[in-house]
Amino acid sequence: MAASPQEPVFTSGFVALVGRPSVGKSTLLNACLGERVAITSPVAQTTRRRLRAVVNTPTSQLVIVDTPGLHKPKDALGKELNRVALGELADVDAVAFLIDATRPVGRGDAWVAGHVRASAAPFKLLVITKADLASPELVASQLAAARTLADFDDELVVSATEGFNVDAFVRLVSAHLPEGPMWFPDDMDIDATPEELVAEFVREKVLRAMRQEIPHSVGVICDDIAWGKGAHASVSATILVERDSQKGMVIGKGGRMIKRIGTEARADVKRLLGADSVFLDLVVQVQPQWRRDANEIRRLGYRAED
Ligand SMILES: Nc1nc2c(ncn2[C@@H]2O[C@H](COP(=O)(O)OP(=O)(O)O)[C@@H](O)[C@H]2O)c(=O)[nH]1
Ligand SMILES: [Mg+2]
Repeated sequence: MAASPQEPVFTSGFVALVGRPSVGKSTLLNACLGERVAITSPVAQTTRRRLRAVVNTPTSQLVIVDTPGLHKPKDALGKELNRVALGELADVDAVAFLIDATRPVGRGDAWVAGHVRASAAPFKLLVITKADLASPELVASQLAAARTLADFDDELVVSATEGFNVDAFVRLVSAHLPEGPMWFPDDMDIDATPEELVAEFVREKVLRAMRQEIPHSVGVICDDIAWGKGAHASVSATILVERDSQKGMVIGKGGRMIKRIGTEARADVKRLLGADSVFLDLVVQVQPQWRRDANEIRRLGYRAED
């Protein structure tokens, strides 16, 4: 039955966030959801798993799909991350192509845009991110450069950290989703397990604490979450690195670095698990060249679905 003009149509569907590493995909997802569920950092390869977040409005249910940044792969892990991101492009109702306002539009963006052009998604949106860091003139020139990369249906300038045009993003995409039911219960927000969330947030703290030194070599597995009395969670996780020297760096002088990582991670783990208190046990383990090993990549969960 067709909806009468008085009744707003309910729309639902999936939008994939794609773009080069570090353009702000995960930060935009968090801003849309109003909660930090996707990890973010200034280094590439921060996002290694697809993450879906469900955003409900009175007239729509939008599933936002965060993807790893598309880049020239250097190893098996890099190839797999591209596969994760490209796999998501195949099957969504909308694609949001993100361009960083502060970085010149370049070959990397053009390469990603090729995949956006090839996507069959009926709605393609150009999004200029980090508007808070760029002058209006720079934003305008970025828009002009990015427009030539694909045939976009619309465009939007946002700042996820300032909350600028985040609601507008949700509204605009929702308006272009197909009419449809709520696919997910309205109290569901993300499709990650508690163990996956813990592992990712521990890795985020390592990335943020160590910056340039070792980011790509770090993998994290959450081994166990055990609940005790009074909503106390006892959590253990293993931080994988590729070399002894990296293990030394993650542990730090007198264990100072691992202590800092643990303290910062515990706050997020507590929030994410909804625990009253958390005991977090972190172990650092050397696993040479795990990034070249398909089995290790699978064990760590950084892998596209078949
Ligand atoms: N100032 C500012 N920084 C941002 C904004 N969006 C993202 N960032 C920063 O850019 C870096 C990369 O963001 P992230 O979301 O991890 O990028 P992704 O790799 O595309 O997922 C992080 O340090 C973010 O804090 C924004 O709107 N304004
Ligand atoms: Mg990301």
